[in-house]
Amino acid sequence: SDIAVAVPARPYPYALVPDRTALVVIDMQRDFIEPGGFGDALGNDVTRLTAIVPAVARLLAFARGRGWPVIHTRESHRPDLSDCPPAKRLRGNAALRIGDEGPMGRILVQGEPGNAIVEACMPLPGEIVLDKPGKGMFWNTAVHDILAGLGVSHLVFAGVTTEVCVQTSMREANDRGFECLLIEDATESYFPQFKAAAIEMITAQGGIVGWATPLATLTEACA
Ligand code: TIU
Repeated sequence: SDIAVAVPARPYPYALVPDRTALVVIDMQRDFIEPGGFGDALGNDVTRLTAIVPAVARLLAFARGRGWPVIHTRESHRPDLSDCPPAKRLRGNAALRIGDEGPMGRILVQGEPGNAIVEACMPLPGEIVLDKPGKGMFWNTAVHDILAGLGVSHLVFAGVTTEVCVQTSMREANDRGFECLLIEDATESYFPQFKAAAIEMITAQGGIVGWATPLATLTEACA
C-alpha cells in the first residue's frame, strides 16, 4: 500500500512508505573498516568506522524484520581493473594502490578478503549485493533497474563513508526521484567534521538531498 508513516527527522518529518522502502547499506567492507585495507592505505585512521558496525547490524535486523528489500554495496573492481580508471588508481600517490597486494589481499578487488563485508553486517541469502566501481551506487551498475523492478520509491541509507560513497549515492538517488532518509548513527566518516557537514548539506534548504534521523527514531516511528 501507499500508506505513509511520519518519521521525525531533519529538516521535517519524513513520510516513509513501508511497502515501497528498501534499505541501502553502503560499503561496510573490511577494506574501509579494518586496518590494512583501502581506507588505511589512503592514510586514514579506520577505528572511527568500527564504532558504527553494531548500529548498522541493528538497522539490518530492523529492515529484515519489516520485510524490506536490502541492498548491500561494495566498492570493488574486477581483477583485471578494466573498470578502474587510471585517474582513480593513481590518485593519492599511496604506497598501496587499488589492485596491489595488501595484508587482506588485493586492494579493492572483487573476491579478495578485504573486499568482503564485515561479519556483523553480512548479507543474507536473497539480499542484493551490488559491486560498484565508483563512489556512487548508480554509475556502471544495474541498481536503478533493480529498484524499479521492486517498486521501491523510498530509500533508507546507512554505511561508509558519509561524505564520500553515502553522500554521492544519496545525491544521485535524489536526482533519480527517490525519497531518501539517512540514518545518522549508522553512517560514519574518517573525519567527524565531514560527517556533520554532510548531514547539514543533505538536510539544508528544506531537505535539498533528503532527510536524516537516528535509528531509534525510525524504529519508534514504525513500532
Ligand atoms: N575514502 C573514503 O572516504 N571513502 C571511499 O573511498 N569509499 C567509500 O566511501 N565507500
